[in-house]
This record gives sequence, structure tokens and C-alpha cells, in this order.
Amino acid sequence: MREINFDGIIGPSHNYSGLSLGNVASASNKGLVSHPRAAALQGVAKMRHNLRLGLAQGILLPHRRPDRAWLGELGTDVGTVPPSLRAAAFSASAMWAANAATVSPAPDCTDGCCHLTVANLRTMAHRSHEWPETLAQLRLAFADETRFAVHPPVPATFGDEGAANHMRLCASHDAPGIEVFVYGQRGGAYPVRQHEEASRAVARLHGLDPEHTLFACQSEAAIAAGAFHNDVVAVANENVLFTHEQAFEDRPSLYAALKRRIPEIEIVEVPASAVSLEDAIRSYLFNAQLVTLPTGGMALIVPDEVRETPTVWAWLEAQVAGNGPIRRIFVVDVRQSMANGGGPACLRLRVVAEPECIDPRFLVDEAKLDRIAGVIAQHWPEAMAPDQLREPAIWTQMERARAALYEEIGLRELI
Ligand code: SUG
Repeated sequence: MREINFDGIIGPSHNYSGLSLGNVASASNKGLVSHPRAAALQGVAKMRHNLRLGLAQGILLPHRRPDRAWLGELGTDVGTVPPSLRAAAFSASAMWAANAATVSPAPDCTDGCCHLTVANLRTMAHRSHEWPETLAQLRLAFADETRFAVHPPVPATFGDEGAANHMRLCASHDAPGIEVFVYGQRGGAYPVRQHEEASRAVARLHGLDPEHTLFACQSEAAIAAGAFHNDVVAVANENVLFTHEQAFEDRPSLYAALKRRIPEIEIVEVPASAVSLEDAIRSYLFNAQLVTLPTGGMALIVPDEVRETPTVWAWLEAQVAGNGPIRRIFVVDVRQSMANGGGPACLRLRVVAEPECIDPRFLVDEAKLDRIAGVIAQHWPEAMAPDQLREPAIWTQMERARAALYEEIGLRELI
């Protein structure tokens, strides 16, 4: 059993429409020209980088955009849709696979299966129609019912944004873990996306042991500063929790509960005096992939913006020079996604499982990444302004591009 990161391939409709209230990058880059081809190639390069570190890598694929079926349910179509809905129907937001589902690996679940619950993403209109295609992909990728249970979303009465608000701490990936569900209660001027009732429902559906399951409230200050998901201010891997001091409403209780359950836990807390919430959110220091290297030790895979934020880079350099558990830093360029508020950790969904039990079409090696990059180079638009979403030629290009990728991967049944 090992950890596999499933990255969302960035779709051909990637654009900056400023759709996410509470997401500082999305709001401040509204209207900019996007570069879908460069965006998707940056994502492929990140996967290639991680493969070369010896990590296991999977993919999730771009959804149908424009989403004609969804527009039909709303009584409109791509030609006549009002502008506010048009951008939502074209969003490439399924790239942020950390919001695809919540995953509880088999050692944590009473029935010994790995459970995945697709997120309903109901808070943002442009993300609320991701779940049917996510569910279809996960049902194929994790079709082996002796190993996996894939659940549809919890009712949209309660907002659920998936693994971005979920952390797992354990002695090693294949050992039973403590699952921490982080929800919001207040977010200042911004919406709370993860509701406590949704988190509790997911924990029940997964058959988690209540003794090994914690529920923690995200701090209002963090959400109000732009941490619309917990993974913007905290990340965990095996026995390490890497977090900003202001991530949680009641951190003493959370830390105590964790220490009681995992004696070997290491909590690496970054004080606000060293890195402000603002700098943490601007740089996406915590939206890093914290990984265990096959050669031993942990590494942090951070976006370029971390190196460009002096307080953050200084803190990291001191950390690596000291005795902390994070031994290495790798910097990756995911600027196109970052400009919409999605860092390296947003782009991936973590699953702990035996790779042999997963549909191989969803797993990649470098040769398959070469083929994927070839399709992207040939079919993805080079540049796009949000206004161009009105042009029928662009709709056709996007639909052809997606179909070409599915053909290449051998996923014709999902076209
Ligand atoms: O939901 N951005 C995404 C970013 C998701 C980041 N994911 C994690 N933190 N795990 C969001 O806010 C922007 C789209 C736009 O504005 O067009 C967007 O949806």
C-alpha cells in the first residue's frame, strides 16, 4: 500500500472569471488573459517532477466544458446563457482535485475498504456541477469493490469540499490513522464552504472509528483572510502536522487530542510573528505537497511564489537548516493555477492503496505524461480572455480537445 497523488489535468477552458468569493487570487485576477496550454503543461511538469522523486502518480481528467447538460437543467443553453452563468458553465475548476472527494484509506475504515465520498461543492455555482463527472471517473478508477467504496456526494443541504478540509495523521501511510475533519463556522465577509454536518456525515459513511476521528473548527480569522479551504493554512503527512498558528479556532484542544492519540506526532507550527496569515495566503506556503520520500525523510513541494515571499522563504530556510522533520524543499511552477487560488496541493487528491487495484488508465508514468503533453500541445488554446467564452469556435475547440485526451488515455466510455 502506498500514497498515490491523483492530479487534475488542467482543462482547455482554464480562464480567469473571478468566480470564487473569498479566494483572493481568483478575485484579484478576474478578467486577465489565461493560458490554458501553459497551465496544463505546468501541471504535467509537476507530475513529472514528483515521479522523478519516486512518488506514485495518478490523474483525473477535465470535465465536459461547456457543461451543456447543466445549462439544460437550468433551462438555458450555451448560445443564450446569461453572462453570469456562462463563466460557471465553462469553469475548469475540476483541476483542483483536492476538492474532488474525501478519502479514508482502508486501515482507518471498519470494513477494511478504502472509502471515497465525492464532494458536492455546493457553495460555488461553478463548482456545484463537478460532482457527476467526478463520481463517474472515481467509479471507474476505483471499481474494485473488494477494495474500494465510492460514495455519491452527501446531500447539498450541507457544503462539502472534500480532501481540502481533511487531514490524516499516522505512523506510516499503511498504518491506521487519525482523521481530522476541518469545518468552518464563520468566515467574516466570506462564505464558509465546509459544513460540520457534511464532515460528520462523511466520517459516518466511511465507517471511521469515532475514537480515531477528530472534528476541528477552522479559525474565522483564516477564512476572513482568504483561507477558503483548510489546506491553504495547514497540511499533514504521516506523523507531521505543518500548520500556521492561526489555522484553527481552538488549537490547544486539537493539538492535545492529536498528541494523546499519536505519541510520535510532530507539530510544526509557523508563528504569525514570523509569517503573517496574509503572507501565508499570498505565497501558499501550506498549500504544499508534504511527502515522504522513498529515500527517507520528508520534503515540501512548494509553488514558486513561496521563494518570492521573503518572510516565508526565510522561515523555510531556517527550518531546513535546523532539526525539523521537513528535510528538503522543491519549488514547482504552477503559476496559471495559482492565479486562480490553486497551489500544488489543490491540484492533487491523495489516495493510499495498492496501485495494482486501481484502473491503470488513471495511473501515469513518464511515457504516458509525454503522450498527454502531446495532446495538450496540439489541442489546448494558447491564450484566452473570459470574453472569448462567447465564441462558438472556442466551444468546439474545447470539446474536441477533451475528447482527444480521453481517446489518448483509452477512456472512450466517458467521452
Ligand atoms: O474553489 N478557484 C478554486 C481554487 C480551489 C483550490 N483548492 C484547494 N484549496 N484545495 C476555488 O476557489 C477560481 C475560478 C475562477 O475564478 O474562475 C476557483 O474556482
